[in-house]
Parts: sequence; C-alpha cells; structure tokens
Amino acid sequence: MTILNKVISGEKITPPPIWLMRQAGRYLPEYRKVRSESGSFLNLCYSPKLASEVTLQPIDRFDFDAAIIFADILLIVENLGFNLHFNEKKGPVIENCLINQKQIIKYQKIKNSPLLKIGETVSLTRKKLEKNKSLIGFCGAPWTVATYIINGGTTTSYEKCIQWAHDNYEYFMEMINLLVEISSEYLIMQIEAGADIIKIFDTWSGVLNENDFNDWVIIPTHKIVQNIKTKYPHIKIIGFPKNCGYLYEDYIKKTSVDAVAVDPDLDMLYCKNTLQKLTVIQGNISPEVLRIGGDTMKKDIIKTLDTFGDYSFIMGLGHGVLKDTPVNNVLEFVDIVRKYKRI
Ligand code: 1CP
Repeated sequence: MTILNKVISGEKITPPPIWLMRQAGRYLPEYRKVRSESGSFLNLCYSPKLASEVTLQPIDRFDFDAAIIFADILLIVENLGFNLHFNEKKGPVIENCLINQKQIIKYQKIKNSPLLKIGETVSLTRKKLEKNKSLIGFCGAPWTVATYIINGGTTTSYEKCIQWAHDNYEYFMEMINLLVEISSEYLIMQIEAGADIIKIFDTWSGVLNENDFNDWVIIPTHKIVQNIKTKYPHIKIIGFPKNCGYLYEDYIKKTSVDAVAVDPDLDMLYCKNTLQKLTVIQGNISPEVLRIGGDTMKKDIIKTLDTFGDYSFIMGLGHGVLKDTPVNNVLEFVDIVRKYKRI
C-alpha cells in the first residue's frame, strides 16, 4: 500500500506524506520548457508523453509522496458538446456562454472521446512512478464545472450564476446529472488505467447557501462517490469543497468521501477538534506563505504539524502553488516537514 493510502486508511505516520495542489506548473523551469514546446496548454494535456513527463517533474525534484495527473477539470465539458480553449490572459474560455443562449447538451462517452488520452497519461506515469507513491486521478465537481459552462469561463458574479441556475432549474439539473454520469465514467477510466486515489475539486462550493450546497454539491458528489465505490470499494477519495466553512461537516458526513482537503481560511482548531474527529484531512498552508518562504513559512509548517499530528494527516497547501513561487521555498518546505519530530 502507498504511504498516502495508509494515511487515508487511518494510519498515523510522522512526518506525514506530502503533495501539493498544482505541484506541476509554471513555477518550475522544466515545466515552462515543456509547456512552451507543446504549443498550447490543451496540447500538453492531450499529449500523454509530455503530460506524463510534467506529472513526474515535481516528484523527481522534490520527492513528493504522490503525483497528480497533469490535466484540467474543464476538459470534460467537451464531452457535453461545449468547445473549450485556454486564453493566455483570460484563462479558460467556453464558447456559447449559457447565460446568453441555451445550448442542447450532448453526451459523448469517455470511450469515444479525446479524454482517453488522459488514461494513456495515467498508465504511462504509473509505469514510471515508484510503487510506494500514489497516483492521483481527479475531476471537477459538477457544480464547479457547471459555473464555467454557465458563464463561458471564470465567473465574475457567482450571484448571477446561481440565479441563472434557479431560473433554468430543469436544464441546470439535467446538466448536473450528466456531469455526475460523465465524471464517474471518467474517474473509473482513470482508476482502470492506474490511478489509486481520486480527488474531486469543488473550488466554487463556498458561494452556495446551505440548501443549494446540499442539492448541487453534496448530493452530486455522493452519487459520484457511490458510483466509484460500487465498482472499486478500495479506492480512496479526497473531496475539496473549498471555502464552504462549517458546511465541511455535512459534506464529510453525507458524501462518504474518505478524506477532505481544507482551505487556509478555515480555523485550525475547528479543523482539529471537529473535522479530524470525522475524517482524514489534507492541508492547509497558504500558497502565499509558501511563496514568502523563510521564517514565516517555517513557523506555519511547525504549527500545522503540531496541531494536526495527533491524527492521520496529509501535508499540503490550502490551494494551488502560485506561479511566482521560488523553487527553493518548495525544497525547504519538504525539508522542514521531513525533519519534523513530534515532541
Ligand atoms: O498554461 C498553463 O500552464 C495553464 C495553467 C494551468 C495548469 C497548470 C491550468 C489552467 N490548469 C492547470 C493544471 C491543473 N488544473 C491541474 C493539474 C494537476 C496539479 O494540481 O498539479 C489540476 C488538478 C487543475 C484543476 C483545476 N483547473 C481547478 C480546480 C483546482 C483549483 O485550482 O481551484 C480549476 C478551478 C481549474 C480551472 C482552470 N484551469 C486553468 C485555469 C487558468 C483555470 C481557471 C481558474 C479560475 O477560474 O480561477
């Protein structure tokens, strides 16, 4: 069993395993090289050899305990008939913003689609990755992916997006249900190709009230978890309902995920006294603190390890590595964690 799987199964390991969200990315010169040669971000995602190479770059450099497949949560929108591209300045762009004009949703099975390339990246990477390291497959949670489809890219007003979802409820729920189906299919494909842990990213879950959170975050996520566990009960699933505050408790109890990633805004003692009693947590150094480095980072790491070390814990960030993070700070981060001793 990999170290990460042991911890998610409830074993306490000191120092804890480490991996970071967006550990492969622009802060690494070797990533920037491959990325510029690939032509575009999407080309890189759909080139298994190159995607596998960048997936492994942070493992070679920092010896993290897990690799996360290099891809993006938005690739899947093409399977529902929406065209996706990435603009250097604007980020993701999905044609036909739904707020302006509804579009009939198509459904293209994973097995007949370019997403099969992601499966190739998974199997190529698994062959090269050490046996005691995990390979994390992932998807975006339906609500978060839906916000990009509704708005045609990153949303500037979530209120507008939520209002649109209520005004077009039937259409919206059909889209959420299709996202549940296709995401489950996609994750099962990644597991069959060699992913041993799954992460479900719900970056924009924090903008919802309790009712919408239940219907659009908890219920769809629970269905995805059930679909995976029915087929692969041993596969561990990490949920990330970012910025959802005290709703983390409901999320943990009702979705049946095996672990949650916590964001840096959450109170540490709440995480320790409430969430760690319910599940395994991953977190939650702020990406800004990693970018600053030095004593600020060291203090935060030690405080985090002291606070969460009574239970099984995964060391990481509360969100993705920022692109101007010095590589040396990441080396130091790993060094501090690996030298940590519990008194
Ligand atoms: O040109 C580039 O290098 C593009 C930058 C980039 C990268 C490196 C994007 C564009 N996506 C990714 C990779 C990525 N995205 C991974 C790979 C594995 C890893 O973590 O190392 C993962 C897991 C994601 C997931 C993702 N994409 C999320 C969920 C997690 C999060 O960061 O909140 C979201 C919201 C996206 C959408 C996305 N992808 C990229 C951009 C610019 C955006 C928009 C972000 C936003 O709306 O604010």
